Formats: sequence, structure tokens, C-alpha cells
Amino acid sequence: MLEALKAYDLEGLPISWTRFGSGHINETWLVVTGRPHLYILQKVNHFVFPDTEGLMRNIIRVTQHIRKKEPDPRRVLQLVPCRDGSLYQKLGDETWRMYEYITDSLCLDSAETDDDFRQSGVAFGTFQRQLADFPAEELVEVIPGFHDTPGRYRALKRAIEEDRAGRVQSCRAEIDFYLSREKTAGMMTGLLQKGELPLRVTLNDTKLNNVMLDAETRTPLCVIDLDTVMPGLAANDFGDAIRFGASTAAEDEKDLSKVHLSLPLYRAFAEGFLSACGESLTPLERATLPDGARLMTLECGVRFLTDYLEGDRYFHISRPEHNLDRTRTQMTLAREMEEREGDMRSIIEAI
Ligand code: ADP
Ligand code: GN1
Ligand code: MG
Repeated sequence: MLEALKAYDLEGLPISWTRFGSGHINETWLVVTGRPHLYILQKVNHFVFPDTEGLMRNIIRVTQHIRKKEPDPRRVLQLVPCRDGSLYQKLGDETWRMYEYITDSLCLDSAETDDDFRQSGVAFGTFQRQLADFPAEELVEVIPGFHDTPGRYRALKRAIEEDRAGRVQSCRAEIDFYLSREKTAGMMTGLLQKGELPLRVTLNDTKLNNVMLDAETRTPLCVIDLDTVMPGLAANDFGDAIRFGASTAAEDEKDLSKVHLSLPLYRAFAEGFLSACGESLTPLERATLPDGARLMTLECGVRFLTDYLEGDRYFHISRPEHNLDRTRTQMTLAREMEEREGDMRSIIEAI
């Protein structure tokens, strides 16, 4: 990390560097200089993102595109160049990059009020609108099949067959839950293949903690974590946000009696998202937003379970059964989404 820091000419001398944030993927550091000036230094996760050059090219292009429309530096991520002018550096097989820290901001792991969540909907909807005129085909598909739910099921079945970590016997109930829903997994990818849903530039990782809000007004500044920007489906961005943010408990809550789908939070997000997307969504895109929520929850649960069965190689964990706990919260949420499907649809229709 100190080696990576040396490549930058910062405003002031670094006086502290600490691990930061609650992301599951990258290694994130907050660097503070004596000025004081704050920076975010990140090591990109190589196991998750083998093509870090393609990934960085996507981020550079997307942030430049947004900056043309939005010159306020707090409203789009800003890469800090190394001394030699490059916007990222390779150290052996590691890739490091630095961003300006977004000052006077808030990054929430859970919404404190319905309005916080509504504002995150505005942030993700705005991101989608800002990139509506970006040529999606010029982006690198950094993780092929990222939201290919049937593909995620195939990976789960491979993991069950291989049983690398010897855990299959101990999670029969979880495996049965997910496999019994496999027949529903291909709905969105099927509509895309038939040309009924359009490909958009999407974030593909719309967790609440990937949005920065202004600390004072609690209105959106910008979307962060642009690693997975790729062509994708609007309903998946909507759905992944609901999966994470409309839950009454954390993604890794052990006490499942605390985990519920909050319809007030769902409504708040949908209002914010749809108001910011404007007229850009087609009627079918709007109608399939609730399906996006159910499928993203199922898919994420399938991914956590797969990683658990493979011995926790993908998501950062901080306790041995962390991925299994995450698998179970997603089951609880997915089940509630099935039960409340009618309500979820009526809310969208009413907006
Ligand atoms: P991961 O892929 O691991 O989730 P993120 O890019 O989301 O990595 O960063 C992890 C956390 O670091 C974020 O949730 C946020 O709290 C913080 N963070 C990242 N970039 C910035 C930034 N430019 N300004 C302020 N905080 C940031
Ligand atoms: C990861 O990077 P982070 O923590 O925002 C993951 C998402 C999952 C999420 C589950 C690149 O997101 O796809 O939905 O964890 N990102 C990647 O919390 O796999
Ligand atoms: Mg993140």
C-alpha cells in the first residue's frame, strides 16, 4: 500500500492511512494529508476483475462523460493522476487507483429514513439518465454474464457437484430453496434475448453504500463503485438496490426474524428512481421492475451460497459462516418478495 502511495504527488504529506468502508470486493484506504486533504486509495480485486485495464478504461470513459454534463467535482468520481500522468498503476500483478475523497458526504449501509432511500433512488436513476446517450457497446464487459441468473445457477450446481469445501451436506435446506426456484431464473435474460427489453448502461451493483449523499442536505452527490459499469438491464439496477436497501436488516443479519421486505422503503426508492429516470424507461421495463427485485435477490443468494460451497474465495468474509448468513437473509427476502408480488406491482403502477 505504501508503495502505491509513493506514486502520487498529493496536496500535503500523508499523515495517516487506514482501511475504510464496508465493500466486499476491493481493498479501500482513506489517506489523509497534513493540509488536510483526503483521498481514497484502492487496490482493485484481481481475482474478481482479471481485466483491470478494461475496467479502468470503462471508469475513465464513464466519469469523463458525466463530468461534461456535471462539472461540480463532488458530483462524479474523480481519479487522481500518478506523477507520470497515468490514472492507475500496476505494481507487480496489483492494480491501484486513487480518487478524490468526496467531502462533506455520507455513505450509508442502511437508510436512516425512507427519504434517504428515496434519494439513493434519485442517484441511481440520475446515473442511468446521464449515461443514456453513452455508446454502451464501447464498454468492456468486465465480468461476462454478471447478471446472467441462469449462468449463476449453473455455477451453483457445479459447486454442489464439486463440494470443494465439504459443506454441501450441512446446507441442504438452502440448496433446496434455491434449486426449487431455478425455473424462474431465466425470465429477464429471456426478455433481453427476444429483444423485448433494451440494453442500457447500468451500474450493476446498486447497493445503498455505493451512493454518496450530501451530509447536510442528504440529497445525492454521485454514484461510486463504478467497477461493474457495463451494458445491462434497468430492472436489475432497480432490483439490486431493493434487495439491499429495502430490507429491514443488514445483508448478513444472523437473526432472520429481523429480516423483512419494507414496502414503504420499496415505494420510496421506486418514487426516487422513476422520477430521475424520467420518460426513458419503456412500459415493459417499468412493469418488470418488481421481477428485477425478486431475481436480483435470488441471484445474490445463489452467489453467496456458491461462494460458501467453494470455500469463500470471492466475497470478503469476517467470520466462517458469513456467506451462509448472507445466503439465508436473501432467502428470507426472496420469499417475502414472492408473497408481496401483488403489492410490489401495484406500487409501481400507482407512481
Ligand atoms: P467495494 O467494491 O469494495 O465495495 P467501493 O468503491 O464501493 O469498493 O468503496 C468502498 C467504500 O469506500 C464505499 O462504500 C465508501 O464508503 C468509500 N468510498 C469509496 N470511494 C469514495 C470516495 N471517492 N469518497 C468517499 N468515500 C468513498
Ligand atoms: C459486491 O463491491 P460491493 O461490496 O459493492 C458484489 C455485488 C454483490 C454485493 C453483495 C463486483 O458488491 O455484485 O451484489 O457484493 N460486487 C461484485 O453485497 O461482485
Ligand atoms: Mg461498494
